[in-house]
Amino acid sequence: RVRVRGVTIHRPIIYGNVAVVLAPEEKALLPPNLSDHTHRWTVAVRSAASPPDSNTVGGADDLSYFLKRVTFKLHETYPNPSRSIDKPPFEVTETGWGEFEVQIRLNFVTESGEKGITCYHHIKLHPWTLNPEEALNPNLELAAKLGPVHSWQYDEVVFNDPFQNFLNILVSH
Ligand code: SLL
Repeated sequence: RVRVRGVTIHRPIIYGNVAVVLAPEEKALLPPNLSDHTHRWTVAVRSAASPPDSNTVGGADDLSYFLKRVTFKLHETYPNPSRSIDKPPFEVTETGWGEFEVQIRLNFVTESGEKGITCYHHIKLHPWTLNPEEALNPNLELAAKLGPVHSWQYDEVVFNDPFQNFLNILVSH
């Protein structure tokens, strides 16, 4: 196991969420204990190398050649809040009523010899607005008309002095 000294290699990622207001017919299908839920959201880690014709946020390319597992730690109001995803898509979809901060733990493939990194994302449900009234009092009817709310962050995973075999894996993708 030899490290290649002086080499730094970056992999662009995005992480974040999209949220939509639940339609009345979807709300009606929720079990009674979840009847206070207002939104459906997806939190995800994706490649930032997006194909130009993509309608989704982030690339379709598979990050599993360097990502072994992504663990999303949800708010403790969720059952089994620690959700580990071992294959793409690295995402969790849930319904809920409130915004909160999710801890996102990235674990790399064994060949990397790396410990993993943690990032944080605030699950955004309500539309971006500069109107303080609206910010305090989200209007679900208006939000439903405005469409999906997106909140994404760009980042780069940086590997310094990678092991030779891991470097081979990275560059062959
Ligand atoms: C707030 N600090 O008070 C935040 C907490 C919690 C979000 C938001 C539902 C979980 C369940 C849910 O949306 N939790 O299924 O009970 O706004």
